[in-house]
This record gives sequence, structure tokens and C-alpha cells, in this order.
Amino acid sequence: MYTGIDQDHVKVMTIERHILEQERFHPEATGVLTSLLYDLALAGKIIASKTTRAGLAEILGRAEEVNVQGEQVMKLDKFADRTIYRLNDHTGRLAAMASEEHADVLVIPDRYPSGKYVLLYDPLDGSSNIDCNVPIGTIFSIFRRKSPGGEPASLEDCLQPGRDLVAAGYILYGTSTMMVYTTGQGVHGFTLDPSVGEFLLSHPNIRIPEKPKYFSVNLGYQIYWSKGVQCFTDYLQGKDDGIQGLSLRYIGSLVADFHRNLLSGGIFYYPADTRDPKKPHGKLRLLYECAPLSFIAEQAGGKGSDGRQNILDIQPESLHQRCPLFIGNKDLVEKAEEMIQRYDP
Ligand code: AHM
Ligand code: MG
Repeated sequence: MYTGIDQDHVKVMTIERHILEQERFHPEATGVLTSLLYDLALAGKIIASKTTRAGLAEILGRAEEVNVQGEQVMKLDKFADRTIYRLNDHTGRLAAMASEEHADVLVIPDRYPSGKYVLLYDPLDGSSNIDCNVPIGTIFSIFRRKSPGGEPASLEDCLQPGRDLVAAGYILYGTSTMMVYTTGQGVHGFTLDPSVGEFLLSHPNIRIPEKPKYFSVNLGYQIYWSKGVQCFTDYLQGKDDGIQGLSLRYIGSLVADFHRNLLSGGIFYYPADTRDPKKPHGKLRLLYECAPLSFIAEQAGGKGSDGRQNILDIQPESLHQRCPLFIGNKDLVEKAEEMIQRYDP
């Protein structure tokens, strides 16, 4: 017999509702962060709708050319960059933005009000994979501005350590589109239902499984690594009393590699190497990639390190600073630190 609606049973948790419910943990909250996260979810939906059509660029016209409809076809990473900027420049929520695609801080135009947060983003990480239909992702970080309001935001507002992150997340454009975020109250994942155009809670309170399953690294560069990193890699392959039974999985698209290990357990690393003397700190960027993902990893029970210290403790010195990254299961990350300490003094 029908006995009425069981509220918990029918609760459909959209991302908007979830962010609003999270806001209640912060009685001082004004709702600005909630709106900002929702703007990013909207950017994710717009970018997702383009990424699924990326292959059609070949048919409809190459990037940077005019397509058959007479429109300029924009490269996807530029499109993603502009989408995020334009959805956020006028809202009064941000004091500045910085993007992996731009050398300098992106200011908020004078005609718009300035806000209390700073947004840093990698609009389309792994974009070299687009041509091969491999998953790609957007990564974002939100800090509170440090300089007093009423003045233009400065570079220092962007150069904050990961410990000061207010929120971080990513949008993964894969077999489905997912948004995963944290505001320091656990990590929550949402899957886009394309039929209704809404992100729905699919992965509440994500915790990295204690038993790791995967290690993820570009083994092609092994000869360029330090002794500590080589020994750690031997350990992951079960050599010399190392850990046994791990599988190697490497997509070469950070958001996808990180996401898989977040759900299944494991470690991703991109160490420093000697290939390019101009890049002694590896490839990945502290502010756009390493810090936000380390905040998420820590909130899920894991850790991010540069091999010597917690990524979240590093004070950035420049916007595009690179740093080695070891991220995932805490025990494995700490094992890497131990071996680097022992062999690479
Ligand atoms: P990008 O920011 O230019 O897209 O480069 C970052 C990407 C990451 O997604 C991925 O982890 C890494 O580059 C792969 O690099 P490699 O091909 O050297 O293994
Ligand atoms: Mg990137």
C-alpha cells in the first residue's frame, strides 16, 4: 500500500543542493563560494558538450580555421579557458583569476565588481590527448584573496600554499562527465546526467581504498630519474621485498590517472628528471595541478608530496612553478619520501 513519500529514499542530490547543504557547516558563509562552485559546474557542462564533439572538428573544419557554418573553430583548450574566464569575470565573486594558459594573473575588468576569492585553473589538462579520444579534465583551486578589498588583486593573492585552499576540484571528461570537489568536508563526486543536464551525486565521501591496486608513472623516462625514484619504482614492482601485486596503469592524462587511483587505490607520480635541464622539477605545475589534487587526496585519506615535503606546505614563488608529484595512498607516498631521503640526500 502507498504510504506516502519517504523523504530520504527519494532524495535526488543535485550538485547545487549538495553545495548548499555543505554551506550549512559554515554558519558564517555568505553563499558566494556556493555560487562560485555552481558557476564552475556550469562551465564543466559547457566544456563537456564541446569535448564530446571534438572529433567533428576534423569534419566541420580544423582548429583556427573557419568551419562550414562560417564560424571560427577554436582549439578546445582555448575554448575551455575562455568559457571559465567569461563565466566568472563579471559575477563579483572573484578578485582575480590565473590560468595555466596565460603567463600572468587575469584581472577582473574595471566595469565589474571585485570579489573576495581568487580562482586558479587548468582549463583542459591533458589536451594533447584530445586527438586520440582519451579522457581529459579541468582542474580548479579557490583561495580567499589576501590583499585588502577595494584594491586590484595582486600576484600574491594567487601565490598561496595549498594549505590555504578554500576549495578545489576537477571535472573529468571521460566515458561520462564527472565533477569531484572538496571544501575541506570530504570529497564528493557527481556524474553528469546528460538527459537532464545536471550533475547528480554518485560518489559521496570518497575515501582512497587502503589496499592500493595501481601505480601510475611514465616508465619511459626511468633512465632519467634519481636513484631514490628508481628504487621506489623497483619497490612498487615487488623487487627486493617490495610490494607485490600492483598493476601499472598510465593514461598520461593527470585527471583521469588521479581519478582512477582515487577510486581504486594506488599512487601516481611524475618525478623530477634530467631530460631537460631547464625543467629540473618535473612537468606538473604546483598551483594548477599538484596543490588542488593534493588537497583532494588529503581529504580522501591520502597524501600529495614532492618527494621531500607535503605539497600543501609549499609556498609558491611563481604562477607557473613546476614541482615533482607523488600522490595517492598515504603509505606509498611516504615510502617514496623515505626512499628519496635515503638514496638522494
Ligand atoms: P598539459 O598540462 O600540457 O596537458 O600536461 C600535463 C599532462 C598531464 O595530464 C599528464 O599527467 C602528463 O602531462 C603526462 O606527461 P607525459 O606525456 O610526459 O607522461
Ligand atoms: Mg595541465
